[in-house]
Amino acid sequence: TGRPRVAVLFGGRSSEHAVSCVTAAGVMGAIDKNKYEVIPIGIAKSGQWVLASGDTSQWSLSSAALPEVAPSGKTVTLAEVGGEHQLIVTEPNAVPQELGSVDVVFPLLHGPWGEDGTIQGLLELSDTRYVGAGVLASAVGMDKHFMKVVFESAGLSVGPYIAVTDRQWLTDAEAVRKRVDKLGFPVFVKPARAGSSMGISKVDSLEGLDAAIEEARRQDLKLVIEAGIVGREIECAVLQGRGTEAPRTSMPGEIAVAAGEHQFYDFAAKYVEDGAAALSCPADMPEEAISRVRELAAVAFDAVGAEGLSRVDFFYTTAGELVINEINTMPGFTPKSMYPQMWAASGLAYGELIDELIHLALTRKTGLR
Ligand code: G1L
Repeated sequence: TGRPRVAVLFGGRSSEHAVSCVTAAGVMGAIDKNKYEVIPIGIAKSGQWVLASGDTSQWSLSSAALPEVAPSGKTVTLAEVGGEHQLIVTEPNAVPQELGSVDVVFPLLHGPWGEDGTIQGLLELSDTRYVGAGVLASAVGMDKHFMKVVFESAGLSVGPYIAVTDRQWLTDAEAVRKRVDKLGFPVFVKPARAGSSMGISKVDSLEGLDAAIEEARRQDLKLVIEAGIVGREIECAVLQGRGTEAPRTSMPGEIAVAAGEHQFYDFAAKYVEDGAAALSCPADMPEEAISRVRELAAVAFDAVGAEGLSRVDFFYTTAGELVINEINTMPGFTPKSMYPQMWAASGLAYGELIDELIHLALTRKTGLR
Protein backbone atom coordinates (compact mmCIF):
# COMPACT_ATOMS: atom_id res chain seq x y z
CA THR A 1 0.00 0.00 0.00
CA GLY A 2 1.44 3.35 -1.02
CA ARG A 3 4.78 4.07 -2.56
CA PRO A 4 7.86 2.52 -0.94
CA ARG A 5 9.60 5.14 1.23
CA VAL A 6 13.21 5.80 0.31
CA ALA A 7 15.32 7.71 2.83
CA VAL A 8 18.35 9.38 1.29
CA LEU A 9 21.07 9.75 3.92
CA PHE A 10 23.80 12.29 3.13
CA GLY A 11 26.33 14.81 4.44
CA GLY A 12 28.05 13.42 7.49
CA ARG A 13 31.17 14.04 9.53
CA SER A 14 33.62 13.31 6.72
CA SER A 15 35.84 15.48 4.56
CA GLU A 16 33.55 14.62 1.68
CA HIS A 17 30.47 16.18 3.20
CA ALA A 18 29.93 18.44 0.17
CA VAL A 19 30.47 15.62 -2.34
CA SER A 20 27.84 13.62 -0.50
CA CYS A 21 25.38 16.56 -0.63
CA VAL A 22 25.87 16.97 -4.37
CA THR A 23 25.43 13.23 -4.88
CA ALA A 24 22.21 13.27 -2.85
CA ALA A 25 20.92 16.17 -4.96
CA GLY A 26 21.62 14.11 -8.10
CA VAL A 27 19.96 10.98 -6.73
CA MET A 28 16.91 12.82 -5.36
CA GLY A 29 16.52 14.64 -8.67
CA ALA A 30 16.45 11.35 -10.56
CA ILE A 31 14.29 9.14 -8.30
CA ASP A 32 10.86 8.52 -9.79
CA LYS A 33 8.56 10.34 -7.29
CA ASN A 34 5.48 8.60 -8.71
CA LYS A 35 7.01 5.29 -7.72
CA TYR A 36 8.81 6.19 -4.46
CA GLU A 37 8.35 8.63 -1.60
CA VAL A 38 11.68 10.32 -0.91
CA ILE A 39 12.71 11.39 2.60
CA PRO A 40 15.90 13.49 2.64
CA ILE A 41 17.89 13.01 5.84
CA GLY A 42 20.96 15.19 6.21
CA ILE A 43 23.76 14.57 8.69
CA ALA A 44 25.29 17.87 9.78
CA LYS A 45 29.06 18.15 10.24
CA SER A 46 28.41 17.93 13.98
CA GLY A 47 26.85 14.51 13.45
CA GLN A 48 23.29 15.68 14.10
CA TRP A 49 20.66 14.00 11.90
CA VAL A 50 18.17 16.49 10.51
CA LEU A 51 15.16 16.35 8.27
CA ALA A 52 16.53 18.21 5.27
CA SER A 53 14.42 20.96 3.86
CA GLY A 54 14.73 23.56 1.14
CA ASP A 55 15.79 23.33 -2.45
CA THR A 56 18.84 21.11 -2.86
CA SER A 57 18.53 20.77 -6.62
CA GLN A 58 21.05 23.56 -7.27
CA TRP A 59 23.75 22.07 -5.05
CA SER A 60 27.03 21.78 -6.95
CA LEU A 61 30.75 21.62 -6.30
CA SER A 62 31.60 24.45 -8.66
CA SER A 63 29.56 27.07 -6.81
CA ALA A 64 31.42 29.53 -4.57
CA ALA A 65 29.92 28.13 -1.37
CA LEU A 66 30.08 24.36 -1.05
CA PRO A 67 26.79 22.75 -0.09
CA GLU A 68 26.43 21.78 3.54
CA VAL A 69 23.73 20.25 5.71
CA ALA A 70 22.64 23.06 8.01
CA PRO A 71 22.16 22.12 11.66
CA SER A 72 18.48 22.51 12.42
CA GLY A 73 15.94 22.36 15.20
CA LYS A 74 14.40 19.29 13.56
CA THR A 75 16.43 16.35 14.79
CA VAL A 76 15.80 12.91 13.27
CA THR A 77 16.31 9.70 15.22
CA LEU A 78 15.64 6.05 14.51
CA ALA A 79 13.70 4.54 17.38
CA GLU A 80 11.79 1.39 18.07
CA VAL A 81 8.07 2.06 18.37
CA GLY A 82 5.82 -0.94 18.94
CA GLY A 83 8.44 -3.40 17.70
CA GLU A 84 9.14 -1.49 14.50
CA HIS A 85 11.87 1.01 13.75
CA GLN A 86 10.48 4.42 12.92
CA LEU A 87 11.90 7.80 12.11
CA ILE A 88 11.09 10.29 14.84
CA VAL A 89 11.37 14.03 14.36
CA THR A 90 11.90 16.10 17.49
CA GLU A 91 11.75 19.88 17.77
CA PRO A 92 12.38 21.97 20.85
CA ASN A 93 9.17 22.58 22.82
CA ALA A 94 7.10 20.25 20.65
CA VAL A 95 5.73 16.73 20.90
CA PRO A 96 7.98 14.28 18.99
CA GLN A 97 6.47 13.34 15.63
CA GLU A 98 6.50 9.88 14.12
CA LEU A 99 7.53 9.97 10.49
CA GLY A 100 6.77 6.29 10.18
CA SER A 101 9.02 3.52 8.95
CA VAL A 102 11.36 3.56 6.02
CA ASP A 103 11.39 0.81 3.37
CA VAL A 104 14.91 1.40 2.11
CA VAL A 105 17.83 3.72 2.81
CA PHE A 106 20.24 5.13 0.22
CA PRO A 107 23.36 5.67 2.37
CA LEU A 108 25.34 8.33 0.48
CA LEU A 109 28.06 8.75 3.05
CA HIS A 110 31.79 8.59 2.75
CA GLY A 111 34.75 7.66 4.89
CA PRO A 112 34.71 6.78 8.56
CA TRP A 113 31.11 6.54 9.79
CA GLY A 114 29.66 5.86 6.37
CA GLU A 115 31.67 3.95 3.90
CA ASP A 116 33.43 1.60 6.28
CA GLY A 117 30.42 -0.51 7.22
CA THR A 118 29.37 1.34 10.34
CA ILE A 119 26.21 2.91 8.89
CA GLN A 120 25.42 -0.44 7.30
CA GLY A 121 25.74 -2.02 10.76
CA LEU A 122 23.37 0.55 12.23
CA LEU A 123 20.86 -0.23 9.49
CA GLU A 124 21.23 -3.99 10.04
CA LEU A 125 20.56 -3.55 13.76
CA SER A 126 17.36 -1.69 13.00
CA ASP A 127 16.19 -4.21 10.37
CA THR A 128 16.30 -1.52 7.71
CA ARG A 129 17.01 -2.38 4.09
CA TYR A 130 19.65 -0.33 2.29
CA VAL A 131 21.21 0.12 -1.12
CA GLY A 132 24.69 -1.21 -1.74
CA ALA A 133 27.28 -3.33 0.00
CA GLY A 134 26.80 -4.85 3.45
CA VAL A 135 28.95 -4.47 6.55
CA LEU A 136 31.87 -6.72 5.60
CA ALA A 137 32.14 -5.73 1.93
CA SER A 138 31.93 -2.04 2.87
CA ALA A 139 34.71 -2.45 5.42
CA VAL A 140 36.91 -4.46 3.03
CA GLY A 141 36.25 -1.94 0.26
CA MET A 142 37.42 0.83 2.59
CA ASP A 143 40.65 -0.89 3.62
CA LYS A 144 43.25 -0.95 0.83
CA HIS A 145 45.26 -3.58 2.75
CA PHE A 146 42.55 -6.18 3.37
CA MET A 147 41.19 -5.47 -0.11
CA LYS A 148 44.49 -6.66 -1.62
CA VAL A 149 44.57 -9.71 0.63
CA VAL A 150 41.10 -10.69 -0.60
CA PHE A 151 41.96 -9.99 -4.25
CA GLU A 152 45.14 -12.09 -4.04
CA SER A 153 43.24 -15.01 -2.60
CA ALA A 154 40.75 -14.77 -5.48
CA GLY A 155 43.61 -15.12 -7.95
CA LEU A 156 43.54 -11.51 -9.15
CA SER A 157 46.81 -9.85 -10.10
CA VAL A 158 47.71 -7.23 -7.48
CA GLY A 159 50.73 -4.93 -7.82
CA PRO A 160 53.68 -5.10 -5.36
CA TYR A 161 52.85 -3.41 -2.05
CA ILE A 162 53.52 -3.41 1.67
CA ALA A 163 51.22 -2.60 4.58
CA VAL A 164 52.64 -0.50 7.41
CA THR A 165 51.04 -0.42 10.84
CA ASP A 166 51.38 2.33 13.44
CA ARG A 167 53.49 0.06 15.64
CA GLN A 168 55.86 -0.90 12.82
CA TRP A 169 56.49 2.75 11.91
CA LEU A 170 56.94 3.89 15.51
CA THR A 171 59.16 1.02 16.64
CA ASP A 172 61.28 0.33 13.54
CA ALA A 173 61.06 3.01 10.86
CA GLU A 174 64.31 1.80 9.33
CA ALA A 175 62.80 -1.64 8.62
CA VAL A 176 59.87 0.09 6.90
CA ARG A 177 62.27 2.16 4.76
CA LYS A 178 64.08 -1.04 3.76
CA ARG A 179 60.85 -2.78 2.76
CA VAL A 180 59.90 0.26 0.66
CA ASP A 181 63.32 0.34 -0.97
CA LYS A 182 62.78 -3.28 -2.06
CA LEU A 183 59.56 -2.29 -3.84
CA GLY A 184 61.51 0.15 -6.01
CA PHE A 185 60.63 3.79 -6.75
CA PRO A 186 58.39 5.51 -7.45
CA VAL A 187 55.96 4.37 -4.79
CA PHE A 188 52.54 5.66 -3.80
CA VAL A 189 52.05 6.14 -0.07
CA LYS A 190 48.40 5.86 0.94
CA PRO A 191 46.38 5.81 4.15
CA ALA A 192 44.86 2.30 4.27
CA ARG A 193 41.42 3.71 5.01
CA ALA A 194 40.54 7.20 3.86
CA GLY A 195 38.05 8.86 1.63
CA SER A 196 38.96 9.80 -1.89
CA SER A 197 42.61 10.64 -2.52
CA MET A 198 43.27 12.34 0.81
CA GLY A 199 46.79 11.88 2.16
CA ILE A 200 48.12 10.09 -0.92
CA SER A 201 51.47 11.05 -2.36
CA LYS A 202 53.88 9.82 -4.97
CA VAL A 203 57.45 9.39 -3.76
CA ASP A 204 60.38 9.22 -6.18
CA SER A 205 63.21 8.38 -3.79
CA LEU A 206 63.94 7.48 -0.16
CA GLU A 207 64.42 11.18 0.68
CA GLY A 208 60.75 12.01 0.34
CA LEU A 209 59.46 8.90 2.10
CA ASP A 210 59.23 10.00 5.74
CA ALA A 211 57.32 13.19 4.89
CA ALA A 212 54.87 11.22 2.72
CA ILE A 213 54.34 8.69 5.50
CA GLU A 214 53.70 11.43 8.05
CA GLU A 215 51.24 13.06 5.63
CA ALA A 216 49.34 9.80 5.09
CA ARG A 217 49.33 9.10 8.85
CA ARG A 218 47.22 12.22 9.36
CA GLN A 219 44.39 10.30 7.70
CA ASP A 220 45.00 6.80 9.03
CA LEU A 221 47.66 5.16 11.21
CA LYS A 222 47.69 2.12 8.91
CA LEU A 223 49.24 2.68 5.49
CA VAL A 224 49.77 0.82 2.25
CA ILE A 225 52.76 1.63 0.10
CA GLU A 226 52.48 0.50 -3.49
CA ALA A 227 55.03 0.20 -6.28
CA GLY A 228 54.06 2.55 -9.09
CA ILE A 229 52.57 0.66 -12.01
CA VAL A 230 52.95 1.97 -15.52
CA GLY A 231 49.71 1.44 -17.33
CA ARG A 232 46.47 2.90 -18.56
CA GLU A 233 43.75 3.39 -15.94
CA ILE A 234 40.76 1.27 -16.88
CA GLU A 235 37.57 1.04 -14.81
CA CYS A 236 34.49 -1.12 -14.94
CA ALA A 237 31.07 -0.62 -13.37
CA VAL A 238 29.49 -3.68 -11.74
CA LEU A 239 25.82 -3.99 -10.86
CA GLN A 240 24.48 -6.95 -8.91
CA GLY A 241 22.31 -9.31 -10.94
CA ARG A 242 18.64 -9.86 -10.14
CA GLY A 243 17.80 -12.97 -8.14
CA THR A 244 20.47 -15.59 -8.74
CA GLU A 245 21.91 -13.86 -11.83
CA ALA A 246 25.64 -13.16 -12.01
CA PRO A 247 26.93 -9.59 -11.56
CA ARG A 248 26.37 -7.37 -14.60
CA THR A 249 29.34 -5.41 -15.96
CA SER A 250 29.44 -2.23 -18.01
CA MET A 251 31.72 -1.50 -20.92
CA PRO A 252 35.12 -0.55 -19.46
CA GLY A 253 36.03 3.14 -19.35
CA GLU A 254 39.38 4.86 -19.43
CA ILE A 255 40.43 7.92 -17.49
CA ALA A 256 42.46 10.44 -19.37
CA VAL A 257 43.95 13.02 -17.01
CA ALA A 258 44.76 16.35 -18.70
CA ALA A 259 48.51 16.29 -19.32
CA GLY A 260 50.65 18.15 -16.81
CA GLU A 261 47.72 19.03 -14.61
CA HIS A 262 47.85 16.36 -11.94
CA GLN A 263 50.49 13.97 -10.69
CA PHE A 264 47.83 11.31 -10.63
CA TYR A 265 44.09 11.15 -10.48
CA ASP A 266 43.65 13.17 -7.30
CA PHE A 267 40.78 14.75 -5.41
CA ALA A 268 40.80 17.95 -7.48
CA ALA A 269 40.81 16.06 -10.77
CA LYS A 270 38.03 13.82 -9.55
CA TYR A 271 35.53 16.24 -8.13
CA VAL A 272 36.38 19.87 -8.50
CA GLU A 273 37.93 20.95 -11.76
CA ASP A 274 35.31 20.09 -14.33
CA GLY A 275 36.81 18.23 -17.21
CA ALA A 276 40.28 17.73 -15.73
CA ALA A 277 39.41 14.07 -15.65
CA ALA A 278 37.69 12.81 -18.76
CA LEU A 279 36.19 9.40 -19.26
CA SER A 280 36.17 7.58 -22.53
CA CYS A 281 33.81 4.66 -22.60
CA PRO A 282 34.13 2.13 -24.09
CA ALA A 283 37.88 2.31 -23.64
CA ASP A 284 39.88 1.84 -26.81
CA MET A 285 41.23 -1.69 -26.26
CA PRO A 286 41.07 -5.05 -28.06
CA GLU A 287 37.81 -7.03 -27.75
CA GLU A 288 39.64 -9.74 -25.83
CA ALA A 289 40.95 -7.26 -23.24
CA ILE A 290 37.47 -5.75 -22.81
CA SER A 291 36.06 -9.20 -22.01
CA ARG A 292 38.87 -9.84 -19.56
CA VAL A 293 38.28 -6.52 -17.74
CA ARG A 294 34.60 -7.38 -17.38
CA GLU A 295 35.29 -10.91 -16.12
CA LEU A 296 37.88 -9.72 -13.60
CA ALA A 297 35.58 -6.93 -12.38
CA ALA A 298 32.87 -9.50 -11.63
CA VAL A 299 35.45 -11.71 -9.85
CA ALA A 300 36.52 -8.73 -7.70
CA PHE A 301 32.87 -7.92 -6.87
CA ASP A 302 32.25 -11.48 -5.70
CA ALA A 303 35.63 -11.73 -3.95
CA VAL A 304 34.77 -8.97 -1.47
CA GLY A 305 31.15 -10.10 -1.29
CA ALA A 306 29.83 -6.83 -2.68
CA GLU A 307 26.12 -6.20 -3.19
CA GLY A 308 24.32 -3.60 -5.26
CA LEU A 309 27.12 -1.84 -7.04
CA SER A 310 30.88 -1.40 -7.23
CA ARG A 311 33.39 0.31 -9.47
CA VAL A 312 36.52 -1.76 -10.10
CA ASP A 313 39.72 0.00 -11.18
CA PHE A 314 42.59 -1.63 -13.08
CA PHE A 315 45.94 -0.79 -14.62
CA TYR A 316 46.33 -2.09 -18.16
CA THR A 317 50.05 -2.49 -18.74
CA THR A 318 51.88 -2.28 -22.05
CA ALA A 319 52.44 -6.05 -21.72
CA GLY A 320 48.64 -6.44 -21.83
CA GLU A 321 48.37 -7.45 -18.19
CA LEU A 322 45.41 -6.31 -16.09
CA VAL A 323 46.49 -5.42 -12.54
CA ILE A 324 43.68 -4.65 -10.15
CA ASN A 325 44.05 -1.33 -8.30
CA GLU A 326 40.94 -1.19 -6.18
CA ILE A 327 37.24 -1.79 -5.74
CA ASN A 328 34.99 1.03 -4.64
CA THR A 329 31.72 -0.14 -3.13
CA MET A 330 30.56 3.50 -2.94
CA PRO A 331 31.78 5.01 -6.17
CA GLY A 332 31.26 8.61 -7.17
CA PHE A 333 27.58 8.71 -7.99
CA THR A 334 26.59 12.11 -9.35
CA PRO A 335 25.08 11.95 -12.85
CA LYS A 336 28.54 12.96 -14.19
CA SER A 337 30.57 10.47 -12.17
CA MET A 338 32.41 7.58 -13.79
CA TYR A 339 30.12 4.84 -12.49
CA PRO A 340 26.83 6.26 -13.86
CA GLN A 341 28.62 7.43 -17.02
CA MET A 342 29.93 3.93 -17.75
CA TRP A 343 26.41 2.54 -17.37
CA ALA A 344 24.98 5.32 -19.54
CA ALA A 345 27.50 4.39 -22.25
CA SER A 346 26.38 0.77 -21.86
CA GLY A 347 22.68 1.59 -22.27
CA LEU A 348 21.49 2.05 -18.67
CA ALA A 349 20.50 5.65 -17.82
CA TYR A 350 21.04 7.28 -14.39
CA GLY A 351 17.37 7.11 -13.39
CA GLU A 352 17.09 3.48 -14.44
CA LEU A 353 20.25 2.65 -12.51
CA ILE A 354 18.84 4.21 -9.33
CA ASP A 355 15.57 2.36 -9.84
CA GLU A 356 17.45 -0.93 -10.24
CA LEU A 357 19.53 -0.32 -7.08
CA ILE A 358 16.37 0.35 -5.07
CA HIS A 359 14.77 -2.77 -6.52
CA LEU A 360 17.82 -4.86 -5.56
CA ALA A 361 17.74 -3.48 -2.01
CA LEU A 362 14.01 -4.09 -1.62
CA THR A 363 14.26 -7.69 -2.86
CA ARG A 364 17.50 -8.58 -1.10
CA LYS A 365 17.51 -11.82 0.87
CA THR A 366 18.36 -10.90 4.41
CA GLY A 367 19.97 -14.11 5.64
CA LEU A 368 19.87 -15.06 9.29
CA ARG A 369 16.80 -13.23 10.48
F1 G1L B 1 23.86 3.52 -1.95
C1 G1L B 1 24.79 3.18 -2.81
F2 G1L B 1 24.24 3.04 -3.99
F3 G1L B 1 25.30 2.06 -2.41
C2 G1L B 1 25.85 4.22 -2.87
C3 G1L B 1 26.28 4.78 -1.71
C4 G1L B 1 27.24 5.79 -1.75
C5 G1L B 1 26.39 4.63 -4.08
C6 G1L B 1 27.36 5.62 -4.11
C7 G1L B 1 27.77 6.22 -2.94
N1 G1L B 1 28.75 7.23 -3.01
C8 G1L B 1 28.82 8.24 -2.15
O1 G1L B 1 28.12 8.34 -1.19
C9 G1L B 1 29.85 9.30 -2.33
C10 G1L B 1 30.64 9.15 -3.59
C11 G1L B 1 29.16 10.63 -2.31
C12 G1L B 1 30.78 9.28 -1.18
CL1 G1L B 1 31.37 7.73 -0.92
